[in-house]
Amino acid sequence: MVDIVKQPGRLRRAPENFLSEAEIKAVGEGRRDFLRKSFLTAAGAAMAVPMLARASEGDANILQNPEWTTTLGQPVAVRPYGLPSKHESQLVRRESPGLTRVGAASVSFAPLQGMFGIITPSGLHFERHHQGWYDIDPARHRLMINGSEPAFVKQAKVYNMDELMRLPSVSRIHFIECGANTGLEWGNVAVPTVQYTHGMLSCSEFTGVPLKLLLDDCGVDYRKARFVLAEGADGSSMTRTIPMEMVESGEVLVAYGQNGEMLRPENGYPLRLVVPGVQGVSWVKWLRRIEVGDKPYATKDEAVHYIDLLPNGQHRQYTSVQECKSVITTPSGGQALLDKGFYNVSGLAWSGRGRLKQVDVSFDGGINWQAARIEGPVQNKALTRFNIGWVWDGKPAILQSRAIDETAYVQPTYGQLRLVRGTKSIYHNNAIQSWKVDESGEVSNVQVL
Ligand SMILES: Nc1nc2c(c(=O)[nH]1)N[C@H]1C(S)=C(S)[C@@H](COP(=O)(O)O)O[C@H]1N2
Ligand SMILES: [Mo]
Repeated sequence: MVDIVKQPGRLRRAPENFLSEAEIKAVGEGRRDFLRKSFLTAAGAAMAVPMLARASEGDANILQNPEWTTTLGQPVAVRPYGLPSKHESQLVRRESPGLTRVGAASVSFAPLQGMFGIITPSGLHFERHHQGWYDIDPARHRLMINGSEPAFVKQAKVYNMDELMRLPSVSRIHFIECGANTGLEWGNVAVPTVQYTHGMLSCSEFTGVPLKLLLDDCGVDYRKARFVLAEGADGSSMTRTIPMEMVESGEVLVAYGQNGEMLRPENGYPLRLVVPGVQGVSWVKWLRRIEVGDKPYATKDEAVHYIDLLPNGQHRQYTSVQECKSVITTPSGGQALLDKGFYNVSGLAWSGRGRLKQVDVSFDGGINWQAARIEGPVQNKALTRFNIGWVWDGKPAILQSRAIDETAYVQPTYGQLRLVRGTKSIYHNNAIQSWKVDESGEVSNVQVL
């Protein structure tokens, strides 16, 4: 194995200048607790010997009855709406003080390092608000559908929530990723944890009405109206253009359901647009209006924001589809391996162009690759969980994952991405993420070109 850690020029250390010292410490402590717990239960074979040894030394947790075996438990419905265990209180959305915060416009990141499978619990779904969130009264919420010219629709209509919820519904699992996810890594401002590098990512089962059904209901002239403008009810005047082909595919939903219940207020209650595969900004929350038109609208959120600055100084607009990407979530930056031996390396992969085909994992910074186990069923434009067993020999290692989607697109290295995109972008960074494990087992964020 080539020792990539010693190869000059291929490795850069994260400056970790993104959080305050105190915060890095707090986050780190929580995560280490998490790791200890999960590896004790999950790492079966490797942990069996030390556990037996402890029992024979008189482990009080085995020899004495804990209070929960000898007393009455809590009755039902003490908490009419269930909550996580108090022992999991570290696993929360976190805001980064390093990101611009203007009033209520901010981001909270999902704690990917502690999540399993592919569904994001609704209370841990990341949040991105340009002007804060509202808990809108559904009885007063309306959705209007109109044309930029009267001839584009037979009849403009306004729907209330009751009317929308009577229509035929579908339920589908999709990921949502903010276009700015992993944005700080462009400038090699590597941030310490996967929560902050990749946590503007979530995946839910959404329930709602295909937008096509509503447009049909209004009698849209699809030969003339080739674009849709979606508008939110919040003060940010959030508006995005969506090409009509996406709507005609039947994938775009006007959704009210998320993971089996109504949307959470932070995520657009009572109505949001679901635009599978497309960056989060087009998933307009508190959706109040859909206009059909014959050209892209060039609104502020697509002409000025959410554009990609290229090395030649030109701006690229309407780069909406989130390209194929993956990240190892455990172990990841800020966590620590406790001992040599077996670890289940686990992560997430996704593509805005459809289904995942393969995920490869490297333990030596991208020199050798092995196919990871993909946990099926692999779904269209949804997160996919991958796992692979690894025996850590106690030496420095660099863990990477590389996803390939059904179009045969391969997730790029930082070197490949920078060649095309430069370093001045904010949005659409889908490069291969590297986590370095040092001799002490500490895991940190590094970039391999
Ligand atoms: N009305 C409205 N819709 C919005 C936003 C907003 O600020 N207002 N933020 C957008 C952005 S930039 C993203 S990334 C996603 C975030 O969705 P979430 O908060 O449910 O994670 O919502 C999008 N829809
Ligand atoms: Mo976003």
